[in-house]
Amino acid sequence: MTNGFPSGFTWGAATASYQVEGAVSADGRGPSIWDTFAHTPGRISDGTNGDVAVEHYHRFADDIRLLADLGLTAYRFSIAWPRIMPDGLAGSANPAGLDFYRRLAEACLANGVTPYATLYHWDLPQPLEDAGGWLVRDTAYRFRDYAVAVHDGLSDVIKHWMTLNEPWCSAFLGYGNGEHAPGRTVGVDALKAAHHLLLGHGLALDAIRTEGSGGSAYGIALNPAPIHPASDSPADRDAARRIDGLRNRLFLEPLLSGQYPADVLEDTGTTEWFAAQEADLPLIAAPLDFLGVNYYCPTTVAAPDGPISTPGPSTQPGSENVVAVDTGLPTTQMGWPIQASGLRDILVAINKLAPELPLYVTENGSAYPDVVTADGQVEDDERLDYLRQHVAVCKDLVSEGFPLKGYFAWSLLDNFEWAWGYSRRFGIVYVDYATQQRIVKKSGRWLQDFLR
Ligand code: IFM
Repeated sequence: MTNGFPSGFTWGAATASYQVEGAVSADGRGPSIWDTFAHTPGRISDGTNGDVAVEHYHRFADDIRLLADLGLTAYRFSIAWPRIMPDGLAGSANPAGLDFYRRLAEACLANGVTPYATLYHWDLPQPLEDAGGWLVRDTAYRFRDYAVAVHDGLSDVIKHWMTLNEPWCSAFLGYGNGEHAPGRTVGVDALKAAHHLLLGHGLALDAIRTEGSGGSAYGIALNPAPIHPASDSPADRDAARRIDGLRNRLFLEPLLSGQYPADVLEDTGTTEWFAAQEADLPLIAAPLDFLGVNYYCPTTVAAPDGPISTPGPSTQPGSENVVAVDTGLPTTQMGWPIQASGLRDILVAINKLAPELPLYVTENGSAYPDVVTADGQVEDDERLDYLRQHVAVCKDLVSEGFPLKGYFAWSLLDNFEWAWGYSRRFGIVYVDYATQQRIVKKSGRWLQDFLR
């Protein structure tokens, strides 16, 4: 036991390809939807993009040494599909792309760090979006082919795999309210995209697991959140049911129970469409070795009296009248309320659905406007506090015998925070974007001391 955690507990930090790598034209990488989106005026609040990011493509060896110096023994990164299949099509696996991730995984292993790879953290090859993106079934099959190419190329050095990261974001921010690439805005399309993402997950898992991969573990990372009604009124309780349905049950139930929540399909008028996809469910519900949970905050919702607002671009198709309510909790720079007990709530809720399933916190972290002091330090006490509170929740759960197997801080490094550009820092390591200098923040030092 170390600090109340069993010695086998995994401690890591996470990043994602487009957020950190830069080098967008290196070694045959093709364009992704995020290149297109970020270069479209008005899409990113500070007008930036991931062209350079934090140069992780060239600096990964130093970054992994830094991660190991912090006492972390796992690195969760994502593989950029457009580096492996620049045009998104099978038969075109790019050896230089595979070679980059081989070098990265080998650098992890050389530093005593276990690589945890996510196959899709939102950077769809642009040619696949041009062919319909996640709104067409074919993309799920292309994802399977890509997953097989990566797994064939790297399964000797990578033993922990996640298919998708936060399919809710890909579907509802990418196709629902357009805040993320590809920036499409037809509410119910988000549900269709969600299904094709889950189908891609199922196809990929089926293909890579049957390829002789003894000793490897396969999962998916979701971003479920506790959804609370603002009051006990029937309207608010119904609002919470609806949002919980879109955010949580639409993903957890097909994956863990092999069915879609009927009420969500009814609310969104998609019952008939989903009935036609029913044959995909056994594939989607194939057993997982673990589930990754990315947790940041809970949400409290209400359904105010009065007319339903006109449905526009929305992350909550069929429930556009539902509003998020400020409950007075302190918030991070993202405006996200801080409530560490929400991490317990969501993990316990998932555990009820799948009592035997090992769980990992695959992301957890907070954004604050860090500053470098005159003596070159970053005193991020608020982030440290956030980290300490959430780690304490994990400790309690583990001490109760809960099947929580690891914790990954989001993020190892400050990076490109999607539609917020570089204006939101989540790292436990500060990055000076002008010089690319890395400075371990006080929160990172705290983690290092804690793990020592
Ligand atoms: O930066 C993102 C990450 O890519 C996915 N999960 C949430 C993080 C913070 O918004």
